[in-house]
Amino acid sequence: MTSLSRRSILKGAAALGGATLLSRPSLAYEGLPILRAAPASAQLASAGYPPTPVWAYATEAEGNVPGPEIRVQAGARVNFQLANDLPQPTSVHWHGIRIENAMDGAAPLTQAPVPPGDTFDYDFVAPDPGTYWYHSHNRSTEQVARGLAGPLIVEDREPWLGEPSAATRELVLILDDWLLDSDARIIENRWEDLHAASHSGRMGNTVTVNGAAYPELDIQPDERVRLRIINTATDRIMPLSLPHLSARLIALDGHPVTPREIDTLILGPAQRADVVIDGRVDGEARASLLLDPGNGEWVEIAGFIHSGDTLPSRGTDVRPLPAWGTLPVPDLSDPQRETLLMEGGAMRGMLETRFGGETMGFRELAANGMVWAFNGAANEMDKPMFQAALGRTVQLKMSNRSVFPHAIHLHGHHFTVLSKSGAANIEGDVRDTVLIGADETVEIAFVADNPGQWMIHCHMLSHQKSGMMAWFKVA
Ligand SMILES: [Cu+2]
Repeated sequence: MTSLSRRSILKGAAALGGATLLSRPSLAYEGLPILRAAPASAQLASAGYPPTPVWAYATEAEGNVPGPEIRVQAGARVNFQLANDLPQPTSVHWHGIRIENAMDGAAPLTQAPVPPGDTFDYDFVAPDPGTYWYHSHNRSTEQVARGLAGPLIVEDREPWLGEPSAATRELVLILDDWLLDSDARIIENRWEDLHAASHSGRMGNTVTVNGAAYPELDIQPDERVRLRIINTATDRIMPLSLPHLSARLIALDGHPVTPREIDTLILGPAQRADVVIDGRVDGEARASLLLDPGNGEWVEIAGFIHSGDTLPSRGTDVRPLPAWGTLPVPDLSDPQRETLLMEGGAMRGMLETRFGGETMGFRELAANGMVWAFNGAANEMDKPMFQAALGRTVQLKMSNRSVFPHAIHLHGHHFTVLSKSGAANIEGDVRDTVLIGADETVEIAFVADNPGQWMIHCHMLSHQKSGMMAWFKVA
């Protein structure tokens, strides 16, 4: 599609839908580059379907999904003025960045949500290399589902691409899950769906890779490519597979791991994986990225088309990524022990639970939109779940007493997985979001080295909204 026809489609969408918003004069600003959040249009579904009205980020021209790639050197500043051209207040969270608290974007804990027509200056250091993303953190069940997410890439500290047994090229793959109607419009009347919230969350029916259904990506025979895979879905856990491409995992949530072969890879919402693949040399013209939508049947969500010259083999070994060198090591000799008990959801429910300063039963909680609890409280935001002294190691035991998995995310910190629980979590991995299966317990440890008020929540955004949200304080 040419840029001209793209623009005329966008104009058409503006005339139909968000005309008032899109035609508003640009917000005045000086200095910082703009990151605009505004209604836009994107060709999510296959050719033949109309474009989908979305909400999108843009640094120039019209927004698209995913949002523009932000790429910086490790230790460099990221700075943008968020300009809110949405019909709702919003904020931007920089997921996985060990950021200063005031820049974390976790409305309303670390900042007030930015009203429509207003701006907010984000200016922070990105200390650790890796694959990250940014997304709305206000009314996020709706705003992320409408498209407000984009990649944030922090470059390796030392050269890796092009080095012996490393990849020669990288490809960012933003995976998303959309709930669309037959005209490819986002189904908008289910943001408050408590049935979905009490199960696996608001599941979509269209999975996109870089904003397109079933894209075809070029790869040369024997070419070694670093995939930076990001699950930006609001609720969908994505079991992934890259058969016949010799997939090796080299980083999780931005943090390097010793390269390991993988048959399948499970990415919960907000999790990332860096994977090295080698193009095929056996004459097959096509390979696939497969996803298990939940029924055990692998479906193709993107194709890798082999074309061009065969590249010289880089051997079978994969060069590890340069170490971070920036993360303090937890002191497990005398940690501060904390627990997180997850209860609620369909088929288990929860007992008396605190909400809004009162103790309520199941029906009253549901009437308030709450179906989940952390440590006997639903979305308790008036006081911290725990407090840690600056520099203290916290060992957090997280037990899931529900029949659904949860993707627990800590803001401002990365943590070491101490105990393996199920196939998704490997002891010793360093992450910022961890999947905890039904009736599983995972222990993690981290050094509370970042002062401030930090959210801890399920990154299944339907679960976060309906009870699985809290915060801890480091001071
Ligand atoms: Cu959850």
